[in-house]
Amino acid sequence: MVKIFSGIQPSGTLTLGNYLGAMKQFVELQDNNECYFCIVDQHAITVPQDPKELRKNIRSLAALYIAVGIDPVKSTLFIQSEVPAHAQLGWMMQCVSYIGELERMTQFKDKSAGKESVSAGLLTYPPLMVADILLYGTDIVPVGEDQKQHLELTRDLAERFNKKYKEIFTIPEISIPKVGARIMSLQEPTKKMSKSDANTKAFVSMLDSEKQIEKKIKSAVTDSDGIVKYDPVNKPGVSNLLTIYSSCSGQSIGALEDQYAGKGYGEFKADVAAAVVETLKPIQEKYFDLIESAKLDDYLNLGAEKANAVATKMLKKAENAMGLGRKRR
Ligand code: ATP
Ligand code: LTN
Repeated sequence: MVKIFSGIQPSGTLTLGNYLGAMKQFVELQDNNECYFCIVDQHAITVPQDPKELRKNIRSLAALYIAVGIDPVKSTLFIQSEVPAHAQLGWMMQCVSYIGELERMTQFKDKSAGKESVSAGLLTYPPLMVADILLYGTDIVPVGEDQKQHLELTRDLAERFNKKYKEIFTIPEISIPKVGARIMSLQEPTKKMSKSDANTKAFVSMLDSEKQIEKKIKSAVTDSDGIVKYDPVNKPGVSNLLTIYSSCSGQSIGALEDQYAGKGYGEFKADVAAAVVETLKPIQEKYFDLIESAKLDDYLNLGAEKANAVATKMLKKAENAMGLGRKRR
């Protein structure tokens, strides 16, 4: 069976960008594949986190995974820090990577820009992500477009390790959705929508109320020419709303352009908001049922058990290949 792995950071409430770029694909892939979905809390601490908030966000992300349609019995849903092999192989992968290639990562450059102090973990974030993926013999990694560079590094490090030590790692492929791979900020549509944006008007959170969604979409930055047309270079705001609308409704961007020809942004924005509300409503209902339930812990315990069993085996293979410790079978 084809193996799928992806991770999301519990660094805040998930946005519509996380859903359309990543989670929606997870659900589609779940039926015919062996899937691993991870709450990457060790990645989240590469930037400062409040411990109480982090715990809350971990639980919230677990409930959201299930609310969007991940079946925690069929797929393996787990928390990264509950599977020690991630940090262990992550360290080994740090020793296989070069500082220069890590410094070239755009996510590192973006997140460290203008900061007075930057954790060493922010630089060594990618080798941990590499470990996440390689531990499960992953064939395909469904992610948003911003993760492309990290996936290229994953392939490079896997090949480097295989060549230098032993052919043990599968070289994974990236999977990016055709529409929705890069949802942009509603306030600065040339920047990606991010859950850690200080301006909450820039993103729709997956748990926003109908009113909040309407308000945010209504105040989304567009332009003054009044034409609903997909042109990301000259009309990034309108193009972003078209992408969101298309991805939520399943209608093509071309069909939407035709539908709104000669109509103003007012009607268009109201309809985009309605499509977003309709997409998120059933997810929110399930979420609120789950978040207080003890079942959530049972699912996460099961996930940790399943993930540990698989990951430990691969870790041992990697340690044997590198010559760490004593030989084990
Ligand atoms: P942060 O803002 O805290 O850095 P993030 O939302 O960028 O977080 P993750 O939560 O780890 O990062 O992302 C989870 C998944 O969502 C990844 O596959 C990522 O590519 C995808 N993703 C994140 N933002 C967007 C976006 N604006 N459009 C499409 N996909 C996105
Ligand atoms: N780097 C990703 C989150 C992430 C991930 C992974 C994604 C960590 N480990 C493994 C896919 C596979 C991000 O910042 N969005």
